[in-house]
Amino acid sequence: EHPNIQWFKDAKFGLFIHWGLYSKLAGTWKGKNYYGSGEWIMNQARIPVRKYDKVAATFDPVNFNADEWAQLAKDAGVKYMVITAKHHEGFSMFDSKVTNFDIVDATPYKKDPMKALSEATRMRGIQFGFYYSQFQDWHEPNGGRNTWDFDESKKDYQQYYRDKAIPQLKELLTNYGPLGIVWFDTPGGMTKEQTQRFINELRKLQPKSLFSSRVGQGLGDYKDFGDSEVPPVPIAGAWESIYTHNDSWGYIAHDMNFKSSDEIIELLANVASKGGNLMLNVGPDGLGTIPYYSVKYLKATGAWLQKNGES
Ligand code: JFZ
Repeated sequence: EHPNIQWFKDAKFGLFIHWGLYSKLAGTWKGKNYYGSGEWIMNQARIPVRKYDKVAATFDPVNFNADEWAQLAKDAGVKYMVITAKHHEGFSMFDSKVTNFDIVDATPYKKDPMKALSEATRMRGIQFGFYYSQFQDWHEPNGGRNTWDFDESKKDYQQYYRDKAIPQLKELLTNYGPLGIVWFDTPGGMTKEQTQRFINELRKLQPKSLFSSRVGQGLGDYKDFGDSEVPPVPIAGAWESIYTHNDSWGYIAHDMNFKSSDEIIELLANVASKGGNLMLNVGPDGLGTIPYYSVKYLKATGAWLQKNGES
């Protein structure tokens, strides 16, 4: 068991945030609407890398306000926040020296929102963490799963891990203060031994940070259930269920299927009764605004938790 697991076991409620270039596309490419997973639009629409690059040139989240986001998390009563530093699209939402395909170098915004957010969140006593897509990277010739630009059989995943994923994870574990969690996703291309070495190398930088189970090969410090899955019976040990507030993780303008605060509270109670945490996702838009209904229902959830002495 990880020596720093206790805060996570006690947390019950976390906030997940999917935010990237896909948030700007908002579920639409060339006049066609996509539904389900807004963060998968590059894959769904088979958008070539050189066209997707152009989205970055228009990404300018002027409404982003780290204090507002962190305060919303506080008001909602969550104990931890995990935000996408880099999703499968390959775009870095933080200042990275490893690539120019990042928010500071490739967008008119030119600032690092993760710096401000990590500080604002921690200041409020909330654990801060990064989601990092360690295998899938549709922007890189050697990254996982872009089959429309690159030939999968010619890929050298080890080169991608060596040249991008590991150096970027080191940046994240070095430049943003103590992280509660590094949330890995969809593993691939590594054996158990390689995964263990990968973990050990990162562990050195922040021994207290928890790594999610999707680091792969059964390693990782707590278990994540599949998306929108709650176990039917109580489960011992540290684990989390993940849900998104509407139907998509990344922002989709035409997805209004938000859960009410009553539904969120019911879900929280269900997960808590089985002994786990609920990490609920919101998808801010390309301007950096968290959807109106997410703000509204998260605040109402937090007010309920306050009133009922659960926060
Ligand atoms: C992954 C991502 O592909 C997706 O875009 C989103 O970030 C989500 C939170 O995680 O999708 C998954 C990964 C694993 C499972 C389901 C969806 N699973 O194990 O059931």
